[in-house]
Amino acid sequence: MTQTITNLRQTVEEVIQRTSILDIHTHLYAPHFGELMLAGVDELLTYHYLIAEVMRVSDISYDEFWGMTKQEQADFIWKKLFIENTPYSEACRGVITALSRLGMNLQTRDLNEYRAKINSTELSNYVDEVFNLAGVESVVMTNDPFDEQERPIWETVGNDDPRFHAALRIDPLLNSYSSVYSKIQAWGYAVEENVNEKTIQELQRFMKDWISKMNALYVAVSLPNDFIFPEDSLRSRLISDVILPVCREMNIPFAMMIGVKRNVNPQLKSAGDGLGKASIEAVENICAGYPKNKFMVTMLSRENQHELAVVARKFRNLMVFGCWWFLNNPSLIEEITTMRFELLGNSVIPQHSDARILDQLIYKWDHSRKIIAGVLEKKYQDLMDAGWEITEEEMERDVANLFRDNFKRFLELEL
Ligand code: RAT
Ligand code: ZN
Repeated sequence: MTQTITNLRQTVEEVIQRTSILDIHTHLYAPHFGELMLAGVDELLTYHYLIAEVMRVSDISYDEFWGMTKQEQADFIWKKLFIENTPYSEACRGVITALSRLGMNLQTRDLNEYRAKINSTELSNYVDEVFNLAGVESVVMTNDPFDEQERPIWETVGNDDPRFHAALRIDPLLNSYSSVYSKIQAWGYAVEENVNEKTIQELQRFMKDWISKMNALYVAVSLPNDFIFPEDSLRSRLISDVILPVCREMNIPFAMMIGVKRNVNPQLKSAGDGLGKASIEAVENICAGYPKNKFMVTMLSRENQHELAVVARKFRNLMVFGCWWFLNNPSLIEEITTMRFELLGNSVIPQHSDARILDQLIYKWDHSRKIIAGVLEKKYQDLMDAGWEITEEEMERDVANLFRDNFKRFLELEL
């Protein structure tokens, strides 16, 4: 046994601070994906979370807002949410944390000054700088073969940037097959709108080709709150006959992000999605019915969190991950992480960033690290009060599991 911990809070914080993170779900791209890689202050300010918020504090019409250039939108959001109001919502606070950690002088509140400073950094160095500040070793992208901007990159240079891993995202395939099958056809797969046996085989071939092309760590989809499985539907059939056999054969997880209600307010465009409580039976059925498949699941509604953790106690082929999107707020992260640690111990992936803009890695992880440290400290304190001494090495093991190794082990990647 190594030396006893004298200052628990400080030790936990230090361990959390120095453990680098594998961020398992982001919308970031390696720099060679060109315009898909978003960074900088104008992108930070026009994050869709902030667009939803600015509409609440101004009476600008949707058309007028969408008619502005990105820089004008950013100026508008800065003025309305940061100058005319106090920016304490989590998405606003995030911008402040990022600017502050990037060395901006927050006293001036001068957006043009921040813009000029941040824009003057060369992108590839900036990736390293931001990863470093955020304590992130690598991130998983969200890669969509149906995206016209993205597909050509995979068809030509691919990706060998070790800071960015791929995940094959298949929302269009599962949620709107009739609008994409002709594209798949045009790419050389003999698929038809009517999903017959031949189409199933060809869709499997399509999936395997793309998993290999991307070297995808997992296959992912976001699903609506009315998702049911199994059911008599095309989506259910595609999951059971295409996705699950392929994931089994390639030995990669199927990640389901359940509970989104797309386009609740279409005028908000990308900011217009909402959420709903989903059926936990879908998760139970799929984990029970396919024990040889691995599932990563996150759910969007707070109301689903406890039952999801209970399902994970029943099925070791289920890895619960992240406090997703509307749950990525301090009060909810604390509540959900505490509950998960109590039900699942160390066997969860407590958080992913969902960063869409490079600089967001800084604040998303700053904020989450602090909360996870607080929750862990309480759990360690309870054990110590009961007479169980914990060493710094044990803490390091636990935090490494939470931040990287649970994911790697679940995927059977090298630790
Ligand atoms: O959190 C978000 O940015 C959402 O818009 C979604 O991208 C969500 O995370 C998703 O992956 O569908
Ligand atoms: Zn996402």
